Amino acid sequence: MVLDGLADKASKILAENWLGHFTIPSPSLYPHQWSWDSAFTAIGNTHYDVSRSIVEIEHLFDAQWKNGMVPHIVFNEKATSYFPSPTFYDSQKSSDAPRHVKTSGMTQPSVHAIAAYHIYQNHPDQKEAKEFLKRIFPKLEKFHEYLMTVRDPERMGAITVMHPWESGMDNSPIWDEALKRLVVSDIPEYQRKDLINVSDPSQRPDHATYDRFIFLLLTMKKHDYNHIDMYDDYPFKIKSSTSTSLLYASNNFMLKIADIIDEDKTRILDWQSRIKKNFDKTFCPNLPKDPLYYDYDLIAEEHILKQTVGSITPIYSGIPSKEHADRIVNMLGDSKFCGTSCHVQMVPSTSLHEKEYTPQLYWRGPVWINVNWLIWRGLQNYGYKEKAEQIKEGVIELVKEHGFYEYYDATTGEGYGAQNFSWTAALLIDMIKDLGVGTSS
Ligand code: 9WN
Repeated sequence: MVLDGLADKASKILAENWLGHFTIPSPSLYPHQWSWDSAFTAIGNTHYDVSRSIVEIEHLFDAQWKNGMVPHIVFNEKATSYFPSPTFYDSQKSSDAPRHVKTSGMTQPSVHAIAAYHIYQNHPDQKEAKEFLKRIFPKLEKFHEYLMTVRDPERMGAITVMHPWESGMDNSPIWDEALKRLVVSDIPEYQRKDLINVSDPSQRPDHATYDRFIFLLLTMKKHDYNHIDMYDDYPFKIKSSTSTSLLYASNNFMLKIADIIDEDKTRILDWQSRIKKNFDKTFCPNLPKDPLYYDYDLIAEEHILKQTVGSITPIYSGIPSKEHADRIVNMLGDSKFCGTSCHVQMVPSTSLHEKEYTPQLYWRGPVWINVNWLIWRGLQNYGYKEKAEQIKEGVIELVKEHGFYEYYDATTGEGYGAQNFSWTAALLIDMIKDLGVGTSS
């Protein structure tokens, strides 16, 4: 069958990007292990080589910090084609950083419990799968505890991202105002490598934005990556609806895992009630008029009213009521979310009606496969079969017609950014196989 052939092609890309202990997101642009990429890739690999998924997740958690943080990059010492380098980060200034491996000094969304559960479900040997769950459960719990404490000292049940890179949606217009407000100083000269490793550099973040990314990194470094000590005076603190709802979804998978391996659920249940109780209050300021979710800027003390894919992703978590989900799904029919006006009916990274919308620019318009995979599963969970199917068909069409790209122009389908991109391949496989593992509630 054509689709099986496409899935096989995807699995070859995953095999090519596999370095023995982890999968690089792409050969050209991203030569290290990235945190949320690894989880998405592990999900796809469960259909072809589940042992690789286990090694991938365990390699990432082997670099977990003593305080529980899972770093967003685990460096491949042999690779020199990415900036910022391990030396630039110098994250071992923190006594929490591991000594046997170099990592970045920040984190990314917690989607690894989702991958762990997929590994269990798709594993042919349940005994081996349970052994893996027993090894990984305490590490996952420690990571989630880190997020619920260090990244939520206000106890709002909402995760603070302290750098756009921590959101995984780095160049989204969500961050624009908060980045503009930064008083940037003392940045040494640095050489970006992303611009030479991508076919069209104009699709990457501009220099002013990159300076701000580097300034925030250096601010963390100045404080030895001690996010507790720096928190009060830190200049960029955003409560993220996507990171928070993904933690909630992951916690739901943790509850399922706890049942399988007979672990205590008390703490997880407590986190869940804190997140759920506050979620709409924190992220949905214009209910009942507007059902979309918006991040909250702790420093400006206001919501960031940009309509992006982050306004929709919480549908994966199961937090919205059915009535609330109905209203979100109705909005997906609108042209601003590619309801009718685009090449494929998938959710673009930024609404077509926002002034920042740019069809080719990194997180500012193009369609990304990972967030659409989350929305696809979320739609399935609520029973919106037809809309879910449109997204799946969109992903298949994009890959079939244009290749395995990092992101795609929503209006033409053209692929941009890195080629042979791992999570595009992995999540396409999962959508084609569609074993229905993604139900988080
Ligand atoms: C910075 C690896 C990562 C993804 C992110 C994506 C991009 C890095 C970059 O690539 O971010 O972490 O250099 O642009 O935005 O989601 O994890 O694929």
